[in-house]
Amino acid sequence: MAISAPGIAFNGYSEENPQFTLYSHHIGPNGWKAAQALSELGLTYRTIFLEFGNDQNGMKTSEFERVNPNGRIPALVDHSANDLTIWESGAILLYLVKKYDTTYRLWARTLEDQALIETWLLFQVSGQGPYLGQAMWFAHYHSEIVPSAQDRYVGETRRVLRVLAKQLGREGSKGWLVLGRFTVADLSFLQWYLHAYRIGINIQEEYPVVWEWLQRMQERPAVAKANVGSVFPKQEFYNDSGKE
Ligand SMILES: N[C@@H](CCC(=O)N[C@@H](CS)C(=O)NCC(=O)O)C(=O)O
Repeated sequence: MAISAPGIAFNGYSEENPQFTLYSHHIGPNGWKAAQALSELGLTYRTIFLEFGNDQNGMKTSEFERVNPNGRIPALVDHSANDLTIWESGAILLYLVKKYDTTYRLWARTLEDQALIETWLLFQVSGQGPYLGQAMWFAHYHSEIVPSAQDRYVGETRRVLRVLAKQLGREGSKGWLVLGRFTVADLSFLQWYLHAYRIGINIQEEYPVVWEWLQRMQERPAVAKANVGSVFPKQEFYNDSGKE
């Protein structure tokens, strides 16, 4: 069945012959961000799930590094644009909304409103993602326990959460980061926070305004559809051996 979002002309692509190829990982939050944006915009895609490391299906292979020289997911190939390949999740989200969100479902018409969206989107890719990613690394994957590093990154994750809680709770926000409505900036934060339990943060209890925001996003049909297949590891005892 061909998918066509409002305002997007049918372009000959279908679920069977999708317009995009997304390289992703079953757990890694950054790939799911791209899937959610594609789904919200009604764009068709197939997902190739890679593994961490340099095994046959890994991200650190010369084959995949021809797609993304940084050897990480996500990477997105647009088959309708001569297989244009974009990597870095923020660049992917911006490419999708600038080119395909012609009715401004996640994006905005004016340059000023776009700048507000970009402000929070860049805060996600430079602040929330890296801090949470490092907190996760030191909690579960690092070869030794380094409490000062764990404290630093969990502390920074909490600081970012406080900034967001204040922004979401301000008068007139309607529960969204900017423009009083859901945009791609909100969406960009969702998936990393769904993994916050893995670093010992209970968003529901500690940052309820953030929790409600996450719930509203997860309940969106396009987001729920995109997230089918995403994996959430069981809660490990935080800070035990430093390894899973
Ligand atoms: N800044 C990049 C970060 C990408 C990233 O770190 N992706 C993780 C998965 S969420 C990954 O591929 N990790 C594998 C590795 O570090 O080798 C983005 O936003 O796309």
